[in-house]
Amino acid sequence: MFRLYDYLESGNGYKVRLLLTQLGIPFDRVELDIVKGETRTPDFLAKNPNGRIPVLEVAPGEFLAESNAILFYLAEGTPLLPSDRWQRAQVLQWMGFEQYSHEPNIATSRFWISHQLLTPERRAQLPQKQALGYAALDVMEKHLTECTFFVGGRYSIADIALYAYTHVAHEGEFDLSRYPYIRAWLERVRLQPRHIPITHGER
Ligand SMILES: N[C@@H](CCC(=O)N[C@@H](CS)C(=O)NCC(=O)O)C(=O)O
Repeated sequence: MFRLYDYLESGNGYKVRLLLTQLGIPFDRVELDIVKGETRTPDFLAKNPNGRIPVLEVAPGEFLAESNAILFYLAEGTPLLPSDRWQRAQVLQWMGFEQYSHEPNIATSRFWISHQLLTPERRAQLPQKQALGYAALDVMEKHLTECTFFVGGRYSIADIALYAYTHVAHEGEFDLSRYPYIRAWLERVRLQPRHIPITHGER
């Protein structure tokens, strides 16, 4: 059985939990408290030298890190990852956008604010994070004016990757009221079969 090293409030962990659940794949979950440094122990660093969850143990002693790589691995051969070459590349394009332009701004703001970790230095960085986060949301909104889902007109792991931190962006003080297309897409994603909320840890 797959084992997921995870942290319940993590959107990156949620992506994997959500996909495993939607694919009906059973898994064990090991909760690690990232605020207490539980991903930085020698034991965990042996699993992921980068010291971050999520990590999926796909076979005894075989560990895969990086949420979007895990999504890609799990979704292979399922309707949630297109088989068409162009569409697969578009899935990767949106997952790259999520990791570079979206998550570092929206997820980081949410983490600092919701965990009350706003040091003076971080407070000074917040306006820049907000500006870049809104720029990412603008890109998504524009795309969604023409598409129901991010790639190929159907729900895929690109939607899962982008949903994870967009649907909780308000916890990072992002106001989604000015993004009607994003809000409609969030609802379409939420209504997919076997959807679970971010707070749901077990299958
Ligand atoms: N690019 C990675 C980011 C993973 C990440 O930032 N994980 C955070 C939780 S969301 C973490 O484990 N932080 C603990 C730490 O840095 O010590 C992914 O997509 O999986």
